[in-house]
Amino acid sequence: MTKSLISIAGWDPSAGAGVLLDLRVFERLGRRGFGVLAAVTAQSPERVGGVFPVPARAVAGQFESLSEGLVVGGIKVGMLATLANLKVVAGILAKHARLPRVIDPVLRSSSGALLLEKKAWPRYLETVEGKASLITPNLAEAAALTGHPVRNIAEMRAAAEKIHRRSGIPCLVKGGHLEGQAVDILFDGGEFSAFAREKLPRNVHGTGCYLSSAILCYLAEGRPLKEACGLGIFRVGRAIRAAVPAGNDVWVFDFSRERSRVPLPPRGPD
Ligand code: PXL
Repeated sequence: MTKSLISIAGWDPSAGAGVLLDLRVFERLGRRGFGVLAAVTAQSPERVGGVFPVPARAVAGQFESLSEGLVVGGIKVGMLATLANLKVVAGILAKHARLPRVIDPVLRSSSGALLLEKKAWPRYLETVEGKASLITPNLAEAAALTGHPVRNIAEMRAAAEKIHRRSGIPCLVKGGHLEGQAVDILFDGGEFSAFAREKLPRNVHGTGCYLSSAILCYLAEGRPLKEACGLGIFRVGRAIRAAVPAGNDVWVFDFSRERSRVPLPPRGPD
């Protein structure tokens, strides 16, 4: 049976990010996707107008009922909104230690709205310690999680190492917002890898959600971490090239335009 992937994340009604986007990515990469909602947002592609957390017991209840009927093949975590949700989700991740689990530590939207309450920020890494296969902060999130600015590749390496040391989780620091280049840095606990990609002058909403979901798909195929990150980064680059403008300098993914021109390597075993 096809392995099912579960996204525990937020609701963006414009489908540019969150659960709606994650499910599209899962299906695009050949997986059945399911969603556990941790927060509702009110937003347009340009601006978050409100954040409405889902109660922690509703998050736990959704996951419990859903997983009763599924062969779960992996879990992705995105926007959680509250410390209570972070704690419940950490418990879920701990119970599924054999599965690939990718955490996108969403703290703020690009427009600045709080997507996780501030009191949870300093507790994030200790709460998820040892409970995932990968954590994928962007530059601002890496800075918030470590307490140090992250503006260049040297600082990205230091942040990845520090986040790994404090969480026990391999860390991919995303450099899409670096000046003049786009390089992502992975620290797996032993070695560093750098993934350079084309930097397009576009601010595409939801790239973090897309990337963490794609990497989870490749991990669920049994690919090693570094290869899964490389493939995920490649896929998101192609999706960014197929993105469309949505007003006010913001672009969004358009799955109908994202055609498979470059053949992918053969799939590994399920
Ligand atoms: O891209 C971060 C993000 C994640 N999840 C949801 C969001 C956003 C950004 O707005 O709305 C639901």
